[in-house]
Amino acid sequence: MTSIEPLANAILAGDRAALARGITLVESRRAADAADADALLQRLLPRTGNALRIGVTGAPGVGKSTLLEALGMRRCAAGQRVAVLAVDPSSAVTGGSILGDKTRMSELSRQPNAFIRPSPGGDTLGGVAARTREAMLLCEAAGFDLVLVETIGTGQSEVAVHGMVDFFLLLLSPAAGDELQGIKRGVMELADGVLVHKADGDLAAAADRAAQQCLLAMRVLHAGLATPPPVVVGSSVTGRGLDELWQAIERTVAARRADGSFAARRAHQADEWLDTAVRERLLADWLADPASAAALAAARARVARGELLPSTAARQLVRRSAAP
Ligand SMILES: Nc1nc2c(ncn2[C@@H]2O[C@H](COP(=O)(O)OP(=O)(O)OP(=O)(O)O)[C@@H](O)[C@H]2O)c(=O)[nH]1
Ligand SMILES: [Mg+2]
Repeated sequence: MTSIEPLANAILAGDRAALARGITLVESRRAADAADADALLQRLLPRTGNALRIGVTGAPGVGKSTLLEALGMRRCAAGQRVAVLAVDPSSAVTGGSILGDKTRMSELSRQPNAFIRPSPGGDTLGGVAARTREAMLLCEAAGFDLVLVETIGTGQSEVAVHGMVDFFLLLLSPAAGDELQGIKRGVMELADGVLVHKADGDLAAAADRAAQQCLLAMRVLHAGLATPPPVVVGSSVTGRGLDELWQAIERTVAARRADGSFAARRAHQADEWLDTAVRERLLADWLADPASAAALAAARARVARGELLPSTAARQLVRRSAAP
């Protein structure tokens, strides 16, 4: 084990190359790196938690990357340091190559105050999300004020990203009138705000109509809230609505800091992360034991032949390994 102290100090000094190396270390799945990664995170922990964490989700092609770049440029111009990360549960299949192209964000990546990191290939969504959380903490230790997370793919990654950010933004296309039916109700419920995007050129009028419908839907879904989540109309091409969007995010966050729900949400997220991490560690350790793996293979064959129910098999397998 090498000393992580020089790396930790370079990250704390805001060195982006060191930050990239640190993220590579925590993403590493080599057993030999695990202790260093833990030591690095533990060392940096006191300096984490100070960024505003924003997640962006939406259908493929709705303009998430373009928005993050436009928003990132604006925040850099306002003097903030901006990091962009991506959660890509499908990257185990694509090897992350598609993501590499799409998240290049060439303009933002040239900013001295910006840091852009696509997500690694991962075997489980929980694993990918855990590494994104850790990457986020490293960015915070490196002094980034704003961490933007792009959700890649649909379904599970939305829940995973919602579970790690302070503000979860849903992007809708101007065709959202039709699209609203297709958007899973669950995603609308998770959203802390909506941007009806690409409201430029011929699409502007449709975007305004979609926003009206969306506002109604959000009022119904969030009937319990004093103020329903903001719905903003905007374009990353013309810049329309982007200041309004930022103000809406800041207003929401300020209100939550004031009423304590900001801190409560982070505490809840840490709690869920712990539960997930314990489950995954138990499973990984169990599967790493050759006797367990052999017993599982045997049970799998019996389940396939219809001799044993999966639930019964699971009870027997776990009891077997728990026996003295
Ligand atoms: N008219 C218009 N086009 C936009 C806007 N924002 C993005 N686009 C275009 O929409 C296309 C998709 O943009 P991306 O930013 O890659 O979309 P994405 O949601 O990140 O896509 P995935 O990562 O594949 O899910 C690109 O051709 C963009 O140029 C906008 O505000 N207005
Ligand atoms: Mg994208």
